[in-house]
Amino acid sequence: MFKQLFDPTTWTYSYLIADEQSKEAAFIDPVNTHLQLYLDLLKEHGLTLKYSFETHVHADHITASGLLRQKTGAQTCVSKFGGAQLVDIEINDGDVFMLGDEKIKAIPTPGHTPGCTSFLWRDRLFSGDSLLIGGCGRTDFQGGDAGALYDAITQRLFTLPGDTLVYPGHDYQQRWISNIMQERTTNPRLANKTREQFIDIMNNLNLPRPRLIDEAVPANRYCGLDENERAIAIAQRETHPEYFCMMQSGTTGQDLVNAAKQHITEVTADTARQLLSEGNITLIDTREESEFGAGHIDNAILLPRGTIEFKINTLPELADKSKAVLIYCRTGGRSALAAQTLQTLGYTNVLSLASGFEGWK
Ligand SMILES: N[C@@H](CCC(=O)N[C@@H](CS)C(=O)NCC(=O)O)C(=O)O
Ligand SMILES: [Fe+2]
Repeated sequence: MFKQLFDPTTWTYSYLIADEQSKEAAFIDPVNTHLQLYLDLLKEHGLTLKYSFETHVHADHITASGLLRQKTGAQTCVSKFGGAQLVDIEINDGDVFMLGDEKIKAIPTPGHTPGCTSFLWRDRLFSGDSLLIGGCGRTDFQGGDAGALYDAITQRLFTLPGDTLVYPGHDYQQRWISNIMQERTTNPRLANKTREQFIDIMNNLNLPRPRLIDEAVPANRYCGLDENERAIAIAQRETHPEYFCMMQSGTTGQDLVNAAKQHITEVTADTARQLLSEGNITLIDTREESEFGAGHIDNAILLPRGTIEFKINTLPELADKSKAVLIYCRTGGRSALAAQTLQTLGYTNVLSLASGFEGWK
């Protein structure tokens, strides 16, 4: 299944590709203002969104990728040279993504930006802003490089079969589709042009800055998420690590704990003692049952970290989400993650014992 979608405000094309058998789907360059339309489309066709691809970090509109992940669990994918954060999959040259048996191959086409990537599915090329119909992406901002763009288009795209369909990231004249042969032979910036001629053309376009650039680029560096949505994404990465399973491969558990600690409040053992003596605070031990059995702080309620989401409604002490909660584990790592989970679940007054039970003792 295939759909070409158009955002008239920014003249952006977005694409939906789905495998009818497995019902797995992907978006390429979704636009944030159409989030509900995308969710409706997925629902209407019974599709599971597996990937949300970016051809690049856009300067003219805000991507829906981060919100699609939040709503559907899809993985956001952008080039490892895109400089974006909170990305699930950093794309490398030649990476192949599967929707059922359907293959989508990534082809790096830097130049408009260093992280520009085109995607090839069957006989269809999604060229982003690298190759446009009768044009190409500008190279005068965001690390643009006209020479690199010439090399990418001529060596990586114009070498594809001539009847490969070209679906661009934008068109400003209401054209929807082209093919490689047409662009190779008629594109005024590229046909019969040397690298030097192309660079000269690109250096003299004198285009106005995109209207939304100052808003779009910072947001797109975080998959289109604003600050509040970023905090939710970080929390979701904690509670649903499966959404982020291919996330930057070097990420460690300690990185996640450190990220959680940015978003929670920690207290020392002395402060914890003081608060407990004053009363009116719920004390939670988020270690495993065996650790709790071997010794715990008086009056602590056992709520192992892996059970929080499921058991929370069964504990009368946690019914009031505005009541203070102090949470601890062995050394403060698991309790940081658990505190973040509680915050995600709506608790407004959560503290984590920085030193854990070890420090308390
Ligand atoms: N007028 C548009 C900006 C259009 C624009 O600069 N588009 C970029 C792609 S993000 C481009 O490369 N355009 C190439 C061209 O117009 O030749 C806006 O304000 O958003
Ligand atoms: Fe662009």
